Amino acid sequence: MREDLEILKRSLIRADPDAGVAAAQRLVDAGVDPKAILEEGMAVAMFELGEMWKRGEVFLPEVVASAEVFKRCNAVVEPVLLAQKDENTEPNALVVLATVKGDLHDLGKNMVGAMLRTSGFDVHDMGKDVSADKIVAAIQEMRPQIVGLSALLTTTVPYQETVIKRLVQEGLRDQVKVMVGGAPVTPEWAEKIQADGYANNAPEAVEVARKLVGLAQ
Ligand code: B12
Repeated sequence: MREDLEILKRSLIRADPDAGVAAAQRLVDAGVDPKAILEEGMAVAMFELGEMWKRGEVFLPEVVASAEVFKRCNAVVEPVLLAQKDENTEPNALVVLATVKGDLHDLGKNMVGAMLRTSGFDVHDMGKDVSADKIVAAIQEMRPQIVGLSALLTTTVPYQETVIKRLVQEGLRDQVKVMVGGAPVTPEWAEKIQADGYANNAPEAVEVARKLVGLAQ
């Protein structure tokens, strides 16, 4: 299993779709927990790729290609994750998810969405590059219990605060819990902007969401 996880990581970093998909399939067939494949394999590989990018060892086109391989591998792993849906702990709550305006990173947000669904949450995913106006309109229309805001760029993280301020202006702030995340987001930032929750990864996001709707972990 360890070997296939390493092959999967390497394939993501090298943007090799065939080797990546094959390794993901072998891991799934061997019964490895899809959450572990995603968090310990695929997410870690993308973080390592980001570090290589920072050091100038890979360039934008290679990262674009790796993101495509990530999506193809995810298409193998996510259905197995969703099939594990836990019907017994149904929180009966809706989460609206969005990557904030100006930001096109959505792989992590999608993982959060999949793990929330597996844990019985209903999820309305608004996609990426989503404005505060659209988020406000979605909250007014759908009345979710939680809104989750993802941001991956230091230039878009402040937009999480913009959204929270808009919710206050629109009189919606006490009707919805706000959860924030994304690689550059910190617990200190979440506290500063008075978000209700922060999580560093998708399984943690599920724990935080359960707490926010009043369920024990
Ligand atoms: C893949 C990638 C891309 C892909 C994105 C493809 C896609 N569909 O998402 C592409 C190639 C398009 C891209 C573009 C750019 N990118 Co980019 N990208 C990355 C990279 C390598 C990986 C991100 C990723 O997918 N990680 C894997 C996922 C699983 O992890 P994650 O997103 O962190 O999500 C986890 C947690 O954060 C958390 N989480 C995420 N969202 C949420 C939400 C909630 C509510 C909660 C609770 C939790 C949570 O749970 C997730 C699962 O564990 C990062 C490196 C890094 N360290 O993050 C750079 C990185 C984010 N990118 C960077 C940059 C600079 C850019 C560009 C500006 C490059 C350019 N010159 O064009 C553009 C910006 C485009 C835009 N407007 O958004 C920089 C940002 C630096 C900075 N200071 O802000 C980084 C850090 C790379 C680097 N080391 O320099 N990028």
